[in-house]
Amino acid sequence: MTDIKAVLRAQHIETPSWAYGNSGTRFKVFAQKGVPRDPYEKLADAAQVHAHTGIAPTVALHIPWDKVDDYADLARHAREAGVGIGAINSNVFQDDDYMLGSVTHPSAQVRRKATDHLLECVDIMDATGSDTLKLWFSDGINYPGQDDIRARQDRLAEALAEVYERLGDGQRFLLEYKLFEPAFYATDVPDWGTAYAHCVKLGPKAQVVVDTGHHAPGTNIEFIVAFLLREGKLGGFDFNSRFYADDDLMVGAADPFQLFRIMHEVVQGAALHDLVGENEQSTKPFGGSAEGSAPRGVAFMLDQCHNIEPKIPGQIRSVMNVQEATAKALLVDREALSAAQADGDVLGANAVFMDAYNTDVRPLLAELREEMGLAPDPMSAYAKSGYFEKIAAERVGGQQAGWGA
Ligand code: LRH
Ligand code: MN
Ligand code: MN
Repeated sequence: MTDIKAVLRAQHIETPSWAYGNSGTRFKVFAQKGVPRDPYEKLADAAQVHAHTGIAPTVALHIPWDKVDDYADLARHAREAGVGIGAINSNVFQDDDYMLGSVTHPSAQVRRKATDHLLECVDIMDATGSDTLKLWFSDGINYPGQDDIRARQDRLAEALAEVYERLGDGQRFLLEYKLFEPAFYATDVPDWGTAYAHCVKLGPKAQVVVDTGHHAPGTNIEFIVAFLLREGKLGGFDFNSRFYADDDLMVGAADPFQLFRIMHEVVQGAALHDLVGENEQSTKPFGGSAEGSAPRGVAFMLDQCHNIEPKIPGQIRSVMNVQEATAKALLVDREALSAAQADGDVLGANAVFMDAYNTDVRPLLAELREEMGLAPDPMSAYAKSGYFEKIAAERVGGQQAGWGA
């Protein structure tokens, strides 16, 4: 019998440094009060999210948005604030040089510059102790005939192989796919299949990351999750929610049922039970194949912007939404579900599934927090803490999250 609370305590949700900065759309970036002026202040804000939820102990960086002179010093500062450095996100999409692509650009010179940036990100992993590099390429073409689709795949494979070779022991990279935007005709890594094929070729240190906002409407994301987990190739999530395209709204806001269905597949794939050494469901060692295992399990990361809502409470709410969906997924009576499935009892199986989804897990989570020495309601605890009033008074001229910076 699974100790649900032990699993919930062990699940860590990583917050992104860029969620704490000002953000908006291409029409307007709204400035909010108290917004961080540098990466050090972003980490201080992320530490607040961890202090009130108890399950957000790491922060993802985005380079060069979080460029500093001394990354070891930044990691030290994070530790002192009570958090660690999580994934290092590369950025090969903001320079003028990348108009026609980065690692898939027709020019070898631009490809060199892009790959060098990715290698620099591995240096930053070494300096901060991060074990995960996240690769997202905005590369693609807008018009049929603009460039050779196959040649671009060759260039991509070449760059990925070079970065893969540079990874140290216990380090990995996660390759992110996205259907479209900013390229509108053909993106070079548009879907999980493309990302998966490149990662399989490279080996166990290359895994796929599923950004929940990066699919066509109606895509069955939980199927992708189930498939990748089965193959040991699910490296993590960039959680957010969407109504239309890559909206980057708070996870669990648009479709909490989808988030539950995704977390159910995570539970079924034993990715959460691995956290507490209870892996009775798994048919393979985690990380998958005979080639060896990945440095660590599935990374639960947020990739969101808070354009109109306050940032720190926005992150707290998002962490709570993932935790609620996880608790519900853990409550699925898996024995009853298997029995109904084996009997071909369609309605019975669906009822077991829906019973868990319809359970109010908020009292359970409040109890868990109290056992962890936290206030039962992180939102009101943060509001009462006085932190917002302090940063609003102290910080003038907060930084933009990155876009258009
Ligand atoms: C691309 C993306 C990717 C980037 C982040 C800022 O849409 O999801 O993960 O690094 O947004
Ligand atoms: Mn993302
Ligand atoms: Mn995105």
